[in-house]
Amino acid sequence: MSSLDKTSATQAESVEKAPRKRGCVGHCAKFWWAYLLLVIVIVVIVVPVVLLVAVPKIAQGKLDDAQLTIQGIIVSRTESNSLDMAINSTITTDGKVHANIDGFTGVMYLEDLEGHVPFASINFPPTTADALQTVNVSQKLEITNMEALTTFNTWLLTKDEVRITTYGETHVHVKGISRKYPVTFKKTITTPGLRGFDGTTVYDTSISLQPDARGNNFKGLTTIPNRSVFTLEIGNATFNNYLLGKLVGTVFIDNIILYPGMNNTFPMRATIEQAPVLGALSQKPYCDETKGVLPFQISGKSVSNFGQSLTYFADALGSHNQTLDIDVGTPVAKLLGSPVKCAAA
Ligand SMILES: *[C@@H]1O[C@H](CO)[C@@H](O)[C@H](O)[C@H]1NC(C)=O
Ligand SMILES: *[C@@H]1O[C@H](CO)[C@@H](O)[C@H](O)[C@H]1NC(C)=O
Ligand SMILES: *[C@@H]1O[C@H](CO)[C@@H](O)[C@H](O)[C@H]1NC(C)=O
Ligand SMILES: *[C@@H]1O[C@H](CO)[C@@H](O)[C@H](O)[C@H]1NC(C)=O
Ligand SMILES: *[C@@H]1O[C@H](CO)[C@@H](O)[C@H](O)[C@H]1NC(C)=O
Ligand SMILES: CC(=O)N[C@H]1CO[C@H](CO)[C@@H](O)[C@@H]1O
Repeated sequence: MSSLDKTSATQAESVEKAPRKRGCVGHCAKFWWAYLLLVIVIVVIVVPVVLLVAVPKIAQGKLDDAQLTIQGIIVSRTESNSLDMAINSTITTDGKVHANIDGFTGVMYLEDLEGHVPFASINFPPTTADALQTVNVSQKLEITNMEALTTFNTWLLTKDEVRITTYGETHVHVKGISRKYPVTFKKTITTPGLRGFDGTTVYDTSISLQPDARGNNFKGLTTIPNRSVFTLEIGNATFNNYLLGKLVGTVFIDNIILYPGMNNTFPMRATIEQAPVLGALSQKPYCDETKGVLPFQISGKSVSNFGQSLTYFADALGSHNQTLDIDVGTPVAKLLGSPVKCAAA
């Protein structure tokens, strides 16, 4: 386009503008009611649309983008039909929307289990949409669905990680707007599981030929790793004890409170049949290669905490066999004066 064309175009515009401006006075005066109507329409339709549709959508979007992180969950005062649950968590947002979120009741369920049946229901406190919110809750939980809680505990015990969804309906108040909007709080977190207590060790073992007053003939220490963020008050647990596929006795571990981390060491005692153990010790590879270390397996039998039977832990522990390599050769050799020799084949 030449510069000449541009100039003429500009001129044409300014020529046209002048009469339009003059005409507006008459036009506006004549059609004032149309403009008023337009304003009313904007007020009556557009503002509510913004308030009813856009703001809640933004608020819901911000809530959806928020990150929930769990620092710790403590399950304590465990009873047959109730327990205390405390959760330390944080919610992080971009902090751009100034809003308050009402307290609400949220249910928790396993994201990867069909049906999404809640195993717990938690009352969350009111929060703000600040960039970083600490949300710590602590409350007594009546167990309303034993099966769902047992399944949750089983997954937590056996899996590498579990996905937990927290879901609730609540309201959000946006600063400067008096009405409140319904929003859905739905967050799925991935948290480490206990991996079947993989890495549990038993050491400082001793054996007696005569059982003690409680019928125990085996004692030791056990260290149980807890890879999860859960602290679990389990109480007194008993386990079926298997050796080479046969039930050979019962293992007792008392007063179990499992904290996150490596340092969960408990005294362990057991009542074990002597004949199958001595028989195994005289078999290869236990009489030579493993030097008397036997591959026991244990699975949960019962759990009781201050007299209350806790099936939601017992059944979870019973769903799984944990292999424990235990040095029985050393205490038996001490007792007998010499290691058990390999039996002639
Ligand atoms: C939450 O944090 C406080 C302070 O660090 C701590 O005492 C409490 O045990 C924690 N609770 C949970 C559930 O992790
Ligand atoms: C909440 O939990 C965090 C740890 O997640 C802790 O630092 C804080 O002290 C706790 N606050 C209260 C009031 O327990
Ligand atoms: C654990 O192993 C024993 C012996 O092999 C078996 O009888 C039992 O059914 C197993 N338990 C589970 C839960 O797999
Ligand atoms: C765990 O226990 C070991 C041995 O008792 C100790 O050296 C270590 O400091 C403990 N770690 C923690 C985090 O308590
Ligand atoms: C565990 O059992 C012993 C008795 O064997 C009892 O004194 C103790 O109170 C029990 N502990 C729990 C947590 O139930
Ligand atoms: C042995 C093990 O995996 N320990 C973990 C137990 O849980 C804490 C906290 O979740 C982890 O930091 C440890 O590594």
